[in-house]
Amino acid sequence: MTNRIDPAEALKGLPLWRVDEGEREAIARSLTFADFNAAFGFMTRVALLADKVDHHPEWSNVYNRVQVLLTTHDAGGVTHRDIDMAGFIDEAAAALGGK
Ligand code: H2B
Repeated sequence: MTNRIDPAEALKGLPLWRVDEGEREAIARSLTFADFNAAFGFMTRVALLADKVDHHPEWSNVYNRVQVLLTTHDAGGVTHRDIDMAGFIDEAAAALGGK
């Protein structure tokens, strides 16, 4: 079992993320891209890594916007797996012009 990390603590190196307001411990980021093509390209990059490392984001997409929530279901909270995924998401977003 992976150890949980306090969500506020987890955000110290992730300035673009926030603690999610929902009932579960989670971190979240909202992203905007130039258009659907860029947003879906971003999601594709993240999806491929997520499946490889068996750690999947909860997310939704409306045209050029993507909302991402990260939490580790097995641990019932935020773990280093979410922090690693958030770092990759930030890199993929930057590469595709997401803000
Ligand atoms: N994704 C996330 N975010 N949290 C998990 O605990 C998780 C996952 N567990 N993807 C994986 C899949 C697990 O269900 C499979 C069986 O390994």
